[in-house]
Amino acid sequence: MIPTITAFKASPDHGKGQARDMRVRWALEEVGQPYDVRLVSFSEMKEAAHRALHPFGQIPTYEEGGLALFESGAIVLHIARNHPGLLPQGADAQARAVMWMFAALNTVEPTVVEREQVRYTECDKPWYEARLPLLDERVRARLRELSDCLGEAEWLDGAFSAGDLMMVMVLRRVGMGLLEEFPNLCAYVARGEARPAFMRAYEAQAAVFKAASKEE
Ligand code: GTB
Repeated sequence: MIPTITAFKASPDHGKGQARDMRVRWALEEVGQPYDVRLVSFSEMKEAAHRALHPFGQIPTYEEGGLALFESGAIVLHIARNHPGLLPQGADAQARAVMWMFAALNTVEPTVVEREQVRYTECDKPWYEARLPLLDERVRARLRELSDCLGEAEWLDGAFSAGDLMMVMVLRRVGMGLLEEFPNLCAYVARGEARPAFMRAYEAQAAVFKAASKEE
């Protein structure tokens, strides 16, 4: 059964692969699972038909037979559990890979997203300038801890896993030159981006943006 995922009709990131469908595409490419994509506009995401799949009116979603999922972490985990290639052998190693997925989504990503969003949501507020260094430091602290943990290892825990996929995707979103303060994390992201499955996923989502730009 070929799953169908949803993605932005016109991604606000202009095809840079920052939207969360990219994680799902990458996971599907890693395991060699073909997939269909249904593109949705911002207004379509808020309509009842899409909300039946995603109560928060967002992308990505994942449909496969009678199964409908939302949340990129849950979708990637589902893919990893059902195909070889994204989780290691052995219950303990699998649990650690899942732990790294949660670390990416729960411990690192919130600091990154808050730092990014403050530029749009609070730039006109009197506290904005004073808050920026605090938010930078929160991101930096997490990156420092992750950098210390990764050291010179290739991946977070042995072979590449869904934990690395999620962490690389979160780190790709770090802006303001903060990632560049940690050369081993930059090299880690570059290793992820060099994987053929990443490149296929990236090209697929970039092609959507290119096609949408031509239509305008
Ligand atoms: N926790 C959910 C998950 O992981 O699946 C979060 C899903 C989510 O935030 N989806 C966003 C969305 O649908 C798209 S990815 N937003 C529309 C809405 O809420 O109305 C977030 C995103 C958007 C744009 C960029 N960008 O332009 O760089 C990056 C990431």
